[in-house]
Amino acid sequence: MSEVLPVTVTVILPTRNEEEALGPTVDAIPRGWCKDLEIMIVDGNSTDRTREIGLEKGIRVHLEDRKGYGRAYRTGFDIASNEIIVTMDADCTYPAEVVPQLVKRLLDDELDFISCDRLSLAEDGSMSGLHGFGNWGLSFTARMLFGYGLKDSQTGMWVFRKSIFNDDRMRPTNDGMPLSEEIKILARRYLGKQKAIEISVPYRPRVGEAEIHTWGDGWKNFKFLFARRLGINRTLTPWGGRDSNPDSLKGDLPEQKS
Ligand SMILES: Nc1nc2c(ncn2[C@@H]2O[C@H](COP(=O)(O)OP(=O)(O)OP(=O)(O)O)[C@@H](O)[C@H]2O)c(=O)[nH]1
Ligand SMILES: [Mg+2]
Repeated sequence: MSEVLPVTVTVILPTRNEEEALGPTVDAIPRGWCKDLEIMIVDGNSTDRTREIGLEKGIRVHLEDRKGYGRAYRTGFDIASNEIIVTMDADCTYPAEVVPQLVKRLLDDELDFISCDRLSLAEDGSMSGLHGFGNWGLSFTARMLFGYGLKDSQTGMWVFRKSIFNDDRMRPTNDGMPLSEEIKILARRYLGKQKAIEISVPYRPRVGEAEIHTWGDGWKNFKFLFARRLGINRTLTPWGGRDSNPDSLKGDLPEQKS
């Protein structure tokens, strides 16, 4: 894209031991297509070289030692510096090359939230039969319970305006994998079908080992859908980052001290 979009964008990547895939994931993100692009990992206390690689790549590294995929995002969403937020896994599965087009679409169509469906265009080997079935089952259950009609309730790629969180009701509550389905449910409910849409994108095989526990995470996602529907979901930790979390912008990461 030759045009420079008149917005600032933060790409948030949650990481937990992604030393193999983080470099290529960051390299795949196009540059120079918006006013300011912040790329940030929210790292869950990786024990490998993930944070070092982040620093080598010149991106922002934030350390959030409270466990969980959802926890990482509940911190990242709050501390992101820019107006538009893009999320992806740091495992080379999502198509970073389409990020500028997705942001352009958000602006052109005056949308608030885009959820990127992986199930329609998934490449061979990107999802095991069991994961595919699980994803379908969870999306089906979410549709039945909430009636929001999203094809892929579990995708981890979203493009949205940070301002959606000015409405407290839009702030997801779950610190684990269920945050992914939760944010879409909230988007459809509070932003509406016109402003929160789904677009199909390619999905590729993972680089590096997964942390996901197929049955355990699947079951938690399933239980969460019912809890959220009944309004009995619990919030264990507060919204937002902590000032005490080390951040490369402050220069107080362990890797920056040595
Ligand atoms: N900060 C943080 N990141 C996490 C945590 N758990 C997972 N992640 C990251 O969150 C992203 C999603 O986790 P994945 O293991 O890819 O989960 P998944 O996409 O459902 O599983 P795969 O299909 O195997 O990729 C990855 O970039 C992980 O490194 C955590 O506890 N803390
Ligand atoms: Mg993944």
